[in-house]
Amino acid sequence: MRAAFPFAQPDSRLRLAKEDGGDKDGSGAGRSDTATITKPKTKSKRPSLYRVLILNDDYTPMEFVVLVLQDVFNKSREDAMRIMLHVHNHGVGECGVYPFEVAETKVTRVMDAARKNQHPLQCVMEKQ
Ligand code: TYC
Repeated sequence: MRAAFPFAQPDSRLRLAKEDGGDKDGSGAGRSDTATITKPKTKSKRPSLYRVLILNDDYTPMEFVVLVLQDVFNKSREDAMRIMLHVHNHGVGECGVYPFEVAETKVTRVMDAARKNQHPLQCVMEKQ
């Protein structure tokens, strides 16, 4: 069974650094009872980020793209319009940058909405 205090376990990710405290008077009440929690053994990593992009096509209505950008990517009407026009004119544009699972969910939401409305709109993600 696992103890309630994982810090005290030998396999803990945290080391306990016992102080080499003296027991000069032999009472056993020296500093050796204290412990210091030092840094974790494993280095914490920042999550990698992914750019979510939408692609231009000839058929998806501009208004649909604007609504998707507002709804899925929380863009203002003005930003959504700007991004949509950029994609319309340049072929591809960035909707946002997110950790993997957030990016994946947004791509799925866009693709599901496009399919449901029978538009060929494409949305992809790429590692930044
Ligand atoms: N090119 C489309 C049209 O003229 C509009 C459009 C913009 C479609 C952006 C997709 O990602 C897109 N109706």
